[in-house]
Amino acid sequence: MKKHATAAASELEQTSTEQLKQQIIRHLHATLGTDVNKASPQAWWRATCAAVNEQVYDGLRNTQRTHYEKNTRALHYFSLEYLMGRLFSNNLHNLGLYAQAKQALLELGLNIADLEEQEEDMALGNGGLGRLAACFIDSLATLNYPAIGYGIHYEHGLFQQSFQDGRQIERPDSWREYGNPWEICRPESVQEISVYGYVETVYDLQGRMKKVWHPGRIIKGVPWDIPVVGYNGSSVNVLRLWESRASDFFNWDVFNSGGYIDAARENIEAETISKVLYPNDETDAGKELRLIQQYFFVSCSLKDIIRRYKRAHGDDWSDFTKQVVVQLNDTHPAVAIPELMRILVDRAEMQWDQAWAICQQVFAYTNHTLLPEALEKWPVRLFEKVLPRHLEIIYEINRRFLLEQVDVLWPNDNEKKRKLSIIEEGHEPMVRMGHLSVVGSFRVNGVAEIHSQLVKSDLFPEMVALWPDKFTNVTNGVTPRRWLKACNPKLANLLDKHIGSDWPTDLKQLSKFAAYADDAAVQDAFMAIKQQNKAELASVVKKLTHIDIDPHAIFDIQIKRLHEYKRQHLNLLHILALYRRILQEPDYDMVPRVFLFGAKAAPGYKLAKEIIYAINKVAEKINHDKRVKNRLKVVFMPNYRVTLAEKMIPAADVSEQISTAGKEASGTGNMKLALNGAITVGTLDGANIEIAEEVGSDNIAIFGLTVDEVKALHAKGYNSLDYYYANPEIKAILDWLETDYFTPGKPGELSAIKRSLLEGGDPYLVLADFDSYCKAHEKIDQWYRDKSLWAKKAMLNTACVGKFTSDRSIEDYVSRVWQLEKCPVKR
Ligand code: CJB
Repeated sequence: MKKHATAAASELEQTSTEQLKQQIIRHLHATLGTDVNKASPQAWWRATCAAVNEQVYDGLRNTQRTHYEKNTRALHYFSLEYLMGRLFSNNLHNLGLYAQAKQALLELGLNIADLEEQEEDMALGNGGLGRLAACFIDSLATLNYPAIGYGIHYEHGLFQQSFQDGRQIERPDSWREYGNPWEICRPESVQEISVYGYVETVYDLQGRMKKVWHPGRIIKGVPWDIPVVGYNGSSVNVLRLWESRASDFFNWDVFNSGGYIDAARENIEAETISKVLYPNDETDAGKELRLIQQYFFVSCSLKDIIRRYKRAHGDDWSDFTKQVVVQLNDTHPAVAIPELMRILVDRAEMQWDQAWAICQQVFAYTNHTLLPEALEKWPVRLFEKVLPRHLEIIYEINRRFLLEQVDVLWPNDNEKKRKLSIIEEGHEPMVRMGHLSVVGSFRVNGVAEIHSQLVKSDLFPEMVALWPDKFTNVTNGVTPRRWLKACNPKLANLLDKHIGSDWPTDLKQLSKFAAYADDAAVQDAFMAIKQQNKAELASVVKKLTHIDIDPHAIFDIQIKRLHEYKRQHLNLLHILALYRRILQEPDYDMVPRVFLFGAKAAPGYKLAKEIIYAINKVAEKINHDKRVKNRLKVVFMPNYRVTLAEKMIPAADVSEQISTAGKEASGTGNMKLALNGAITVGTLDGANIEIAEEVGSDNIAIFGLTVDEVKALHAKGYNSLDYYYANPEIKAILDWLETDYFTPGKPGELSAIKRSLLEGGDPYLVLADFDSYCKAHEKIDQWYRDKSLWAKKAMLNTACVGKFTSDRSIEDYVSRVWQLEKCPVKR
């Protein structure tokens, strides 16, 4: 019986492999207009995408029909960033077609891995926040929740990075120069939005006052839909991204009045809005164009939501808050709050109180950072110019908030009003988007336990006093489909073999793998896979950087945006300490280590770029120094992005998560690396704390000051010079950076780091944590010497991090915030 079933299954597979082959060839002919004998790898890739899309679109139609029929409540995720990476292998895996496609392509004489390399990363985001959004939409589709992601269809995503003599060079990213096979343009759902102009106060026949906004410019929003395929044939949701164009209506006027050239200029200005992603991570760009980007996409998205709602409910708004919930991914889309008020009050002519009640039931806000430079504020002046009516609405929201909430709890307390006001007073008055988001939302969450605590205690304590139940936590997560099954197939197979194949959608199943942590044979298999992954990464490193690295060394990896608070320079100081010890003690005994970095610096962030330069210069010196005898290698991988992460993470032995405690809201790279069996060297910050709780203190190397100790040290008065003079190793290393040792003939080229740590006061306490960091690395060195001990720890990391699936995060959002119901879709 069983034999029969297996035979039938394999017959089915064969047929569908054959069918897939036929489909690919058909698309090569009919969609690409070429033939097997002359098709380029790019054409083969596109033909395969088109074949895959036949199934994607079936799922999309089924899902949309089901959602329409059931008319269910849906989540609308508003995010300025989606860091999707490649979709080819992801879609194949989620459709359960990867093996067949691999076989079909093989039979056509093609290697699937080569085709995968044809795809540009869809890098419409900067870092953690954008990648989280991508993981969340994967989980939402997998879990069958009705949801749509809204964002901007940037023509240029995050810049491409290369190094010239060690310095970062940025080039534009053109991910869709020749079109992108995963997106569908939907001209039937175009929206028009307004900006600039002035507001007129008018009175109707009954003497009622009305505000009329006369916009200065109309812009067209064209939606592009990217289908998001859930795992195992569940729902296919949509990511809807808006592209800006000049409004035909507006342009026509200019054109007709003889302004052909002016019309062309208008076009260019309108198209500028979705032209490029701002490359700043955790800094507020504060530019007019950025505010327009934010408004453009939230206005298009709200109008899209309302259009869909009205199709079923006409002008009856009574079900709106039952049907619609909007999640604000940080404050970037917070202008949605006054925009919805404007639509309800000015357009739908609703009373203020009723409109405000709707708003407060629709929006929820996720805070992703406590860094002051990332907390968005807009000059009132700029708001008035770009969105004059919205500024009036914000003033009114604020007036009522201060009167009806603040003054009730703290009567006549001007200090409280000053602190809580959505408008910050001062020489240049500012709109505080964080305050607006808290006041206008029914739920506010941080992204890891400690971070959510700090949001309450340090950022919004008075708001907590006003609305204690508004605040909650949802710890971040990552999709195990992309970040284990697809990127680390060998480990995925080993897990399938020992714990069954349910773990991709039920990650807690991984805990069963803990039972094998002492099993010598499984340890060997696990470490053999790590070894193969390391060898594969070594060849990628060779190809990209021409550096030879030994796959038997410890692969110690720090991959994330470059930022002082993430402390790549602490890692660098430790590398310099090891190098110096080797030079001073030629037989210095250490397990060979390869330090790998991947990071982009915001183009305007000087010190971050100096840190990249310093790491590259130190790397050059160390990698060529014979005295090192291969105990140390340092590699800075160029153009770090999702695709590179997928190659580095499966090969990591050590995961560097070394932010100053209290600064990293959560981190998600920490989760991906632990999932793939890397051991964390980390501070008690963000989700590291929860990872430590899950894996146990024996399986993680924690170091450094805690959040409370950081606060105490700052309160006492931190003087980095104390550490410089007290610790001869720190002094020697920092002084070394000032010489021309690493930059022959150019002394002082690397002195920016020393200056920031000494004259700049070392705001992120690098020197305070240095000793403890070195000790954590000594522990790693000791652990690694015992192969079985290391294997056990690494396996327990994989086994114990089931909590950090984005499926769990989504279920937390559903129960704590969104209150959605699953809407299964028949295949
Ligand atoms: N984060 O990537 C960003 N950009 C920001 O502007 C603010 C925060 C990151 O968000 C991630 C997802 O929540 C967090 O894991 C990470 O700690 C935070 O820095």
